[in-house]
Amino acid sequence: MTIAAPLPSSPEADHPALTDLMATGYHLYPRALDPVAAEALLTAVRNERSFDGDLFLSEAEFDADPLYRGVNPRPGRNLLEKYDHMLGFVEQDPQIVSALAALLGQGYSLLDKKLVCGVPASTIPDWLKARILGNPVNNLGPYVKPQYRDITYFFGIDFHQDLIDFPGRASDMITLYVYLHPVTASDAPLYLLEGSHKLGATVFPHDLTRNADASWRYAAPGRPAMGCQQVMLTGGAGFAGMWHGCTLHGTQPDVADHERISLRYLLTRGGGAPNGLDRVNESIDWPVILPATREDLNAAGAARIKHNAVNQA
Ligand SMILES: O=C(O)CCC(=O)C(=O)O
Repeated sequence: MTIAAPLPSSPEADHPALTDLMATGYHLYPRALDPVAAEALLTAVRNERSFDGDLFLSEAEFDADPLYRGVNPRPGRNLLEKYDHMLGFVEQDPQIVSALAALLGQGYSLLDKKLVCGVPASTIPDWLKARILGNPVNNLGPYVKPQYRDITYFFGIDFHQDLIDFPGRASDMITLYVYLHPVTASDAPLYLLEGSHKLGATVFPHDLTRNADASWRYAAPGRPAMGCQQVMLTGGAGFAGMWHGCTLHGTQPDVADHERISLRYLLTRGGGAPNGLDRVNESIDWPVILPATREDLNAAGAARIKHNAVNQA
């Protein structure tokens, strides 16, 4: 699917999205996207869905048929499809359009777009909390009733690269993330590790040690360890940021008494000429592709380790 939007005639080599991505692995938009449109979408979603304990299977229902894969939104089971007509404030915003064109070239295309919910602790059943505590990836899809798997629900996710979902594929994608309401430190904000993309593609869970000053030592086999500053993304409705497929980022469990709802786009190049992302990748000294991206799951797809770094952020 190609996003239909007016594109600038030629990507600018010195576009801030490109220079930021190269230097830090992420770009934050200086101007919020239309907050009224963000609010309207949020209201529509909240009218549609109650983000309460009814989202979840009972322990007995889950144990009768544990299913860890295929529990995310997909075409035909994606609540955001219903609100496609309300997404112009993102997809036609001139600063988004020009950044994506500079990074991905004309006719960039969509790999995925969905609603992401940070579920507050108060909503999660006790039996489930006890099971998932300390897991690196708390995507709650396996525990959510099938009819509600049209949104991705998180109770935090450790620092990871979005390349994690693409073994064998070079990092040719950009994640665009938009807050639909104000997000403070207690609303499960995104944490990014600045410059972490420079170590290229590395296997999850990552070798991270927090320093006293909120920076991190990031290591990977055969590569010199680097220091990365952590950046917490708080902002108002319409706050938007994008990052490279190798940029480490994560969220802590939502400690507010309400859910955090965001938009997450994954976009890739539109074929043809080399583009800004190619230049970013060329500036990275290490491969941006891995045959296997993670070591945290067993054969069924369930967590086989207890490990979490982002909760120390
Ligand atoms: O929204 C969240 O809590 C985590 C989102 C994230 O890191 C991702 O989807 O890659």
